Amino acid sequence: MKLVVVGFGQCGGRVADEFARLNKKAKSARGIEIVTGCYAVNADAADLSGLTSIRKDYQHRILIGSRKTGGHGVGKINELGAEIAREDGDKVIDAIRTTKRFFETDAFLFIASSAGGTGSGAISVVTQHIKERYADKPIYNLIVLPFEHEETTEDRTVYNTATCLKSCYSVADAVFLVDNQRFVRKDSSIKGNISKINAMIAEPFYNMLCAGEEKKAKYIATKVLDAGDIIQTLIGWTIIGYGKSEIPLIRFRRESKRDFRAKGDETLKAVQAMDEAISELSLKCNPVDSKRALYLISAPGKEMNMDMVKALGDYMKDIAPEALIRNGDYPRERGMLDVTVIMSELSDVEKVRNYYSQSTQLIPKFKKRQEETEVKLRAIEDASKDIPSLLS
Ligand SMILES: Nc1nc2c(ncn2[C@@H]2O[C@H](COP(=O)(O)OP(=O)(O)OP(=O)(O)O)[C@@H](O)[C@H]2O)c(=O)[nH]1
Ligand SMILES: [Mg+2]
Repeated sequence: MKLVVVGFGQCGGRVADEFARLNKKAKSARGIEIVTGCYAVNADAADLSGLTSIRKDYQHRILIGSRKTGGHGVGKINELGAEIAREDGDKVIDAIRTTKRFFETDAFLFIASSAGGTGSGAISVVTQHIKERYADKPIYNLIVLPFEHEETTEDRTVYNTATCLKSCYSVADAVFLVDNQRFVRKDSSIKGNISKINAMIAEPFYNMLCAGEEKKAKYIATKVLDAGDIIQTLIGWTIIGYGKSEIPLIRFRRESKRDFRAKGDETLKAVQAMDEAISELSLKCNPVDSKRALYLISAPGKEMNMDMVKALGDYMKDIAPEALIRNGDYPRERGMLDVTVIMSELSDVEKVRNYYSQSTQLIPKFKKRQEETEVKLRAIEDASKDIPSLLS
């Protein structure tokens, strides 16, 4: 599957940069292309220059709203992010139109954090523009949710997240939810290591995008997971997970793959990798709420067998009984077996529901704060009314 990837704001730009890196890796290691064009959009010029893999020209690193923000961002006000995206959205569309093999692109993936200003405000606005122009290609949003400490220290974080999620859900074909906090719990050594988190956000997409693009016979699966399967799976609230198990490169003779124990081991490894993928989903959710799901197993061709695929299918059916499940195998990895899982068309996501109800409670609080400020300002102005001014 081939994507046009666009990152909005600081977080979106950096995660998009990871996709550009994955595409380079796919080209050099596998001779295939998974990203036809990769762009970063920001109101902050410094953020744009910090990227590494996205091409450096102004048509790939797109500065918006410089008239209003002077190139310094919108400082967490996502209404302003949305406004500059409405004014400068054409810049993004013009850039996307120059994508070299645009006609081969299967879908768009737009990425942003929900808590900031620029990305959170701009992503849904540009998604809507694209949707109107390219009705034949699906468009997906990937939204990075804030760390817990950001939610507790700043009300705006929660409010921005709620308005961003509501807007994205109403225009995008599917919304991938990724919780920053999940990565902190996963591995405490990466706490504060944002670039490691970004790599972990993009990693699950690598094999999933490559699988359908393989041309060499020996890497083509028994059951290929192609763009059609992925597009059919992705609808509404969506969560992705990834897990892996190492496989020794050299086997002892005694452990030849014909050995029943070795075969059992392989299946066990696959189940372990799926266990990890499910327990490390990008956001805590209840798989029972999923109406469409997908899994892909990638391993060295010799290590893959039908029992394994069946065991994973049974596992998925157990945890997501109402879901229509699609699957694929990808005989490509070396020394590793990995499983990518997607749970889509979720009918409920507790975390999203909480953002909405918290924000609804915040609105009167914001209003009250605003009114109090106005009263105070009026009072101080009144107090100054008998003071002469130096201005004419
Ligand atoms: N995973 C991840 N999260 C990030 C990254 N950069 C920022 N964030 C998170 O994104 C939120 C802040 O949004 P930014 O993307 O920095 O904001 P912006 O879109 O540039 O908007 P401005 O407010 O105008 O700067 C916070 O929740 C951060 O924790 C990143 O590179 N990776
Ligand atoms: Mg910024």
